[in-house]
Amino acid sequence: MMFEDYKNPDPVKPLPTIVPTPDEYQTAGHNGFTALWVVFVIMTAASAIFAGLSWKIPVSRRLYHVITTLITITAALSYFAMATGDATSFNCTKVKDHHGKLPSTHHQLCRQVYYARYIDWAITTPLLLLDLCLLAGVDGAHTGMAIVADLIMVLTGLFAAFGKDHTAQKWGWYTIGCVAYLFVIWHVAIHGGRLARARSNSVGKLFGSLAAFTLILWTIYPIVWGVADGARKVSVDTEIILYAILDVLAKPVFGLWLLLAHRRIPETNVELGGYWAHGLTSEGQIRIGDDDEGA
Ligand code: RET
Repeated sequence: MMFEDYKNPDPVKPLPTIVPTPDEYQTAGHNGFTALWVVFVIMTAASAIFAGLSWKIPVSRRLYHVITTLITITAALSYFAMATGDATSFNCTKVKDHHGKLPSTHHQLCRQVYYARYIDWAITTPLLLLDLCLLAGVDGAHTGMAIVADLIMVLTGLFAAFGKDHTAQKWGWYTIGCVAYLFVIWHVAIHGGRLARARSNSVGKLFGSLAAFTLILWTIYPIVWGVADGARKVSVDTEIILYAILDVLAKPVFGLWLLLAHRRIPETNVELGGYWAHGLTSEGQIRIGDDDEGA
């Protein structure tokens, strides 16, 4: 026996150690923040241009301008919030790590969720639908139902974004959102398209192209959601950039197209008189004593 063995007569082999995987955070980086600031500037400039375009239009015919400007103002506010790191939270999920024959460990995978988007969409998507419904001449009942379906779509999307992974919750909410979206398509694109064509050839054509543009763009949103917040397959930066491109097309480009085209087609005018256009003038005022007439 060697001297060393006397010192340690029963050597114990060191136990294999498991180094647990550290928690993972998927957050926005430099490119994401740059994209958010760029879109903030675009939305602000678009709001100024749309407001400027409305100055030459009589107040009674400004409804499209007012709606479209509100859409880009809301988006500018939402992008300002996101670019300054506001209106964001984390959705964490437990990930199992296998170590062969050794016991498994867990780590947290947390993804940044910009809930500002959902607040923005809850305000702007109903307004975008209102623009399209007014153009097609859709009645109040169908417009209202389309807006309710749209709000269900956005809210269920928010619940899905904070839903628990690997449970029925997250993808359940998402599926409900997709069904609600089908109702929106039915009310606006199909029903609206029929009404627009009945109004006139030029209204039918303009509505057809705007609705097709909207339908393609809007359908990409749930796909981006599916690979981003849903399956967490793409980075937060890629998600920000994809939504940024879609948002610029769906709001400022859509808005400019609508406002310029509607000017050339008089039958698309929405003429609003009364309080909207004249305030409480002598026509609109309640005359004291009216109630006493004939008494
Ligand atoms: C969610 C997830 C749930 C299922 C569906 C969705 C659709 C979202 C859409 C958003 C459109 C946003 C627009 C913003 C304008 O700038 C909520 C992602 C169907 C269609 C047009």
